[in-house]
Amino acid sequence: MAKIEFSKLPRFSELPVKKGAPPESAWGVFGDDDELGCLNFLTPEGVVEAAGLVRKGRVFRLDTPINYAQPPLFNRTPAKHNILSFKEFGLLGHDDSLDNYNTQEGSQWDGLRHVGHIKHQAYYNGVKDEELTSGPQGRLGIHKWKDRFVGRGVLIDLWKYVNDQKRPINPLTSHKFPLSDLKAALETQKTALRPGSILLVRTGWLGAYLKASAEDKKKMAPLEGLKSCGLEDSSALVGWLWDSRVAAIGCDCPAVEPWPWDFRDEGALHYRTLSMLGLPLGEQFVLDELAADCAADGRYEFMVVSVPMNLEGGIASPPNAVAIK
Ligand code: UVW
Repeated sequence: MAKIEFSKLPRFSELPVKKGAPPESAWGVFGDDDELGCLNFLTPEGVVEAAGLVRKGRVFRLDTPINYAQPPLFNRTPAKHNILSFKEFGLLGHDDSLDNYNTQEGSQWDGLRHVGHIKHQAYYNGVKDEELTSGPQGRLGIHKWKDRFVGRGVLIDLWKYVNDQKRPINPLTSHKFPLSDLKAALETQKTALRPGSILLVRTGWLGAYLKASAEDKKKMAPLEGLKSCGLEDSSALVGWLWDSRVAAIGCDCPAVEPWPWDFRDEGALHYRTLSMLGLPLGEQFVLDELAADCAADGRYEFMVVSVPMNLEGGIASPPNAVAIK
């Protein structure tokens, strides 16, 4: 792994560095063949530093249970869990299989194959759609992240911040949290973003979804039935993330940006992050228990260990993640 010199990396205002690359893209910053994007900000030194944040031995699972959403959002298929007996072989025991498992049915990292830029018709680093199937095997696949997703985690508790400010919002609407709220919440928490942080943001969406009735959950499952809060989809927001050397951003809402977002809008956050910067997006993360602990001890930083599926050419993955304090 080449050593990253954070101070030598371009600022957002200096992007792009590669001739002909789209404005505000990080294409070429880590090399023309790079497939890790902002995960390059996670370094061996950062892993060692993150381990130093483990002080009391509390572990917080960040994934939803499989099939938590009934039915899954965006009309994704529910998984069917089969338990198979070994009885016929004379053995007391089982194995199991999952039919129809969609890697985005619950908590997930969106990988760099998930969404390409609508105008430039390209994925991160200029990779074309046809290269995903005909180029070097598994280009931009989720398996490239199999041993890279470990580092310092930081939680921004936006939900607590707006409620403490007596500015409650309804997470089950398309409320857009401005960058100013993210910065102000961080300041209130007395936490700083250091290069190589995995940023987690609690918006309150998952808590509100879990409280909804079975009937309302059914209405929220189709694309056209869902409404969700999320983060502002601006150049300023992604510029702040890039200049802070944020390695990935995970939220408890379904799309990081508000849902619905307009697939024709080239300024959508999915394009600005996944396709332009190679910045992983995490969705439907479980953050409430972690947030309660951070509020109790005043420490909003911890170690994050996430082990995406080792699925060659995979599009996305459950994070298989824990935060450790
Ligand atoms: C889309 O935005 C289409 O999907 P997701 O929110 O799961 O990334």
